Amino acid sequence: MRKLWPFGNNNEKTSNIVWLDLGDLGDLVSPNGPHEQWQDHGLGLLRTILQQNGILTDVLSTRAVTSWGQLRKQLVGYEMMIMNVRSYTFPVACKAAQIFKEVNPNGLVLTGGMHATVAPEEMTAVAEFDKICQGPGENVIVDLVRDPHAFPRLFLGQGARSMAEWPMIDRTLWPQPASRKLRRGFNWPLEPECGWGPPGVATILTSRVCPWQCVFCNEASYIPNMGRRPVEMVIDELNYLDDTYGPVGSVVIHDSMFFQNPSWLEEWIEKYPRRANKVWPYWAAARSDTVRQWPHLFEALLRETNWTTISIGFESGSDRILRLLNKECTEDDNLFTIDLVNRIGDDLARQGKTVPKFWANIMMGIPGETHEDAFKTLRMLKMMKHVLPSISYYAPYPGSALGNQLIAEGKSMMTKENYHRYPDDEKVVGVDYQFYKELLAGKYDDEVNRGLDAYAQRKSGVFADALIKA
Ligand code: B12
Ligand code: SF4
Repeated sequence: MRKLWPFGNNNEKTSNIVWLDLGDLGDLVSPNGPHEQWQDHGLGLLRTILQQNGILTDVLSTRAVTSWGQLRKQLVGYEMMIMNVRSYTFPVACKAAQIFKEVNPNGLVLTGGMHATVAPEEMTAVAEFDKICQGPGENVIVDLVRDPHAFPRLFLGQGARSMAEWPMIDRTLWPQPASRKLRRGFNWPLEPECGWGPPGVATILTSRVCPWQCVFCNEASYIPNMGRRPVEMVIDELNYLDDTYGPVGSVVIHDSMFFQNPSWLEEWIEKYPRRANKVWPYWAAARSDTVRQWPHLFEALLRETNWTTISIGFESGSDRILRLLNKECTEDDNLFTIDLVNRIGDDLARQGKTVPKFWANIMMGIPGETHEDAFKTLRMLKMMKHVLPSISYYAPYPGSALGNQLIAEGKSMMTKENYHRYPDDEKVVGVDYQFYKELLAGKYDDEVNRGLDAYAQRKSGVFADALIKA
């Protein structure tokens, strides 16, 4: 429908409280890639709750400026600054807090977010962080902002029991793209296209918790269990976004694990095609073991709900490494899923319909990985007929079992000044990154092609462009 521009925020000071959105300088001016432009649901949710309780906040963003000097000017005069700190935004948060205190010596800095949960000792070491909330903040944020001095410096937040209790995010509270060029294709307060489906993109969360325990991630250990958002609420929110800011072109379901809770998924299959304004194509995540466990459910989702980009954490094509990662998926589970999606894709292509693609998450440079393990991973990737590969070097994040172990052994190269990484940054001591560079450049094609069928052999073995930040 019609587009009013601009909605909401425009950097005019309207409150004494500012929420600072975090990310690399310039990412909302001239971004490096589409994923840098995605909006923060934590910020959106908590600002919405504050607003509904009569507490207005301004929003500024480190992504919307291109120098610290610009941010410094914008921060002058605020009494309180709030930030959602993740490990990869920790360095930016530290610098911003320092500047905030320089220009507002009596101001207060309130922080929360994933890094506070997994690395409290790094957070408490930053003198500028006055309050640090670990865990979920939805049931504490209002009291905290009203009376911060009633809280100890480091404290445990409180979450909702179910995502049904979360209000719908007021997306006009998200920061705006900050250049004329970026505004053109952004579709704010929807989000820009990233190659997964047509614009405007609506990102949404239906679940927060993943019950598995992969040692490089392990979400269950730090995100408290909470009920999934009811199917009808999800669809109604998408319809509202379409009617109010649309047209919506495609949806990204940001859940860590969408393909869980079969009863929820069955209801989604039944209601999404009937109740949604349009059966928008969407991106969502699954695991290969559960695809093998519930293949009919998976196939119905692909065929009936327009699930066109299937994100799967394949990670490795080698059982040895999958076991080391506690992935609980096997080489056979991965191959089963690849074969199923290849076959469904061929069938849908024959019918002239959209062919679903994998967003295939792959890790390289896992400590202990041999050359043959890595060749097997690339063989697996070449078997996928329709695929957007997303390859990253394994990164030892705090909070994950393997990350904690490597940090304790002094083998992590991810210093706290450099959580923010570039795709080819070296992350673990002792990993032969030169080998992986050559592998992704196609130098070992002969070994990789060994045993593959003619179709897979013909596919390019050069994957250097698919290497992403991790
Ligand atoms: C969606 C998502 C993304 C999206 C969008 C990110 C964005 N702009 O928000 C994309 C795909 C871009 C992304 C990318 C990455 N992500 Co990500 N992502 C997520 C995911 C699945 C959901 C985030 C979310 O919206 N959660 C819901 C909101 C409501 O929760 P929240 O933001 O944490 O906020 C709550 C609390 O933290 C707290 N809170 C937050 N702020 C404050 C402030 C105060 C004052 C208080 C009191 C409370 C409080 O209250 C909120 C409500 O409960 C999470 C996993 C998860 N389930 O949370 C991973 C996660 C955040 N990502 C992670 C990682 C590692 C990455 C990548 C590095 C992955 C990669 N290999 O590329 C990249 C980095 C991107 C970059 N720019 O460099 C890690 C972070 C680990 C860490 N220690 O910080 C997580 C936890 C996944 C994991 N288990 O590994 N990601
Ligand atoms: S990697 Fe995926 S499956 Fe494993 S714990 Fe994390 S979100 Fe869950």
